[in-house]
Amino acid sequence: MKENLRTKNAITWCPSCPNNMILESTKRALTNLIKQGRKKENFAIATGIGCHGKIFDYLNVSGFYGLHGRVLPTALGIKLGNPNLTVLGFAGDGDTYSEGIGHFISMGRYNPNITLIVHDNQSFSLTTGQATPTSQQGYKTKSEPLGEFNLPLNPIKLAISSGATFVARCNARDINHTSKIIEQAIKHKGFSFVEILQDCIIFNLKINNKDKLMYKIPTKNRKIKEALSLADEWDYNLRKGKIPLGIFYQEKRKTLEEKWPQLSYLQKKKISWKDLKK
Ligand SMILES: Cc1ncc(C[n+]2csc(CCOP(=O)(O)OP(=O)(O)O)c2C)c(N)n1
Ligand code: SF4
Repeated sequence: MKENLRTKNAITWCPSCPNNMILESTKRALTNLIKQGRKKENFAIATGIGCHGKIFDYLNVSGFYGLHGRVLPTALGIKLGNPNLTVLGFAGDGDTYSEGIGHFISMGRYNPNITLIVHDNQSFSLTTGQATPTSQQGYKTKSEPLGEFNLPLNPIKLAISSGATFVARCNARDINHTSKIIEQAIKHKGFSFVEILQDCIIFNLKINNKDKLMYKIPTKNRKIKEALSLADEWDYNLRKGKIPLGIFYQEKRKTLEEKWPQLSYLQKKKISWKDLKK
């Protein structure tokens, strides 16, 4: 079954880039969901531009190779076009937390039933390693020769406070855990956000190999305050604090499709806009 998700395209990520592991985790999650009854043709993906975006070429699923910073509007467009599709967005940290930040914040309010997977390598890697909003303070690059001045953004805190209804973090290298979290995120009804910590083996090397600081949190219902305080345990700076992994927060709330009568109608009838015209 997993073979069906493979394409014939040659993989051009650097050898041993953890993007390969994110691809494997995604394949495992989708394979499980297909075994549980979802149809492969009902998955659709949207990607940004960056090293992460190449996942589009290696995953045999329909979709749209979008623009840098515009993964979420693309994914949302696909969902509005056919609310019966299972829509996933793959984005970079530069992509999501810099140019795409407005879309990221709005998604919690809209709560569409889509999943965003962020490959967070704390670097704009495809464009040779400039600092992104999650890079550590002091990170020196060709465009920040004196080191990044600003404090990093904490995407987990931002997602929880902007209303995302499923917020999780994983380690790209832990394929078993990551694939299970991706599967749960896809099953969640509403906007689900999975932040995957991913080393880049070419740029921002100082933040690599954080595995020893990572630990898994139990899956349980948490109040927002408790989830935020867990998120605060690591500030995305260098080697400070323990790094919690797992589902920080999950909440049931009406989805965009449930709030929008035309979309609920299409979902109830299991049809698309095209069928409606007939
Ligand atoms: C609209 C637009 N803005 C900027 C760029 C330039 N650009 C392409 S890839 C990229 C960096 C990608 O970084 P990130 O999203 O973190 O992904 P990574 O390469 O690290 O996986 C940038 C800035 C672009 N192609 N299009
Ligand atoms: S530059 Fe970094 S993120 Fe891009 S493929 Fe190479 S290791 Fe992976």
